[in-house]
Amino acid sequence: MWIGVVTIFPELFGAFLSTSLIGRARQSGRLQIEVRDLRDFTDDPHRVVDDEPYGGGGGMVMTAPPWLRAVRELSAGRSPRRVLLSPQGRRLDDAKVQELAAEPELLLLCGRYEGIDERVRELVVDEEVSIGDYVLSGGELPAMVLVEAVSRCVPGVVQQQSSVERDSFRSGLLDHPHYTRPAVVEGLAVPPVLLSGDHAAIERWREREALRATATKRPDLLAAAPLTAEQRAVLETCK
Ligand code: 4GX
Repeated sequence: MWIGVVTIFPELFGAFLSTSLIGRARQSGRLQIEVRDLRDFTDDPHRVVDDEPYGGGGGMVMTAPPWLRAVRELSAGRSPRRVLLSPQGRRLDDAKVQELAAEPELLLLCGRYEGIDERVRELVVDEEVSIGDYVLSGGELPAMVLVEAVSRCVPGVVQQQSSVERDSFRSGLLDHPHYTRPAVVEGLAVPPVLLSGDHAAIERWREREALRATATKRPDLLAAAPLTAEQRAVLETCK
């Protein structure tokens, strides 16, 4: 998969893209990520990419020409889906992540200041995506969130594909609790079934705890989850 990113702060992406899972996926060629500085697409000798808003009011707006040039140059010879990270976008969820991961090419536009001249959205943006209802200073962190979530869905990026299938949300349920050594932490013991060696019993416990966690922490998810009759019965015993 190819992902292009346009930003005035390309250096923010350095460690993120070289570390861990994404670093390995890039080295293996499963993921190609091209981060470009918006300022490289301006003719202005001072590399200015913002200006005062028409109509007045405070703040600065990113000008259209460098964005149009950046998007068109990065789209040459490809047809990436062009995503603007913005609080006005549709909220990112697992369904959207999987939809975007099915694209061979994505181009992510990271705005700053009050935003980008509206004509950029009209001319070269396919969709706006938000990572949540809170205000950030730029689209860079949202772009990283999107890259990380989407990368996990690209075949071969997560070594243990079973862990992607087990991921919360794919089942519609939250994960069950996890324990590791030591067996006792400040008087709190590991649930004995996990030490029993009885794999069927462990599976039943995990399923029950996943249902319980979802019911107590995210009842909204549970309402939407397609539960089997057996899962509904187990859930009854959790109450
Ligand atoms: N989920 N921000 C973007 C500047 C901006 C505004 C409008 C383009 C259009 C955010 C979020 C977010 C703050 C990133 C404003 N760029 N983006 N920035 N929450 O709050 O995605």
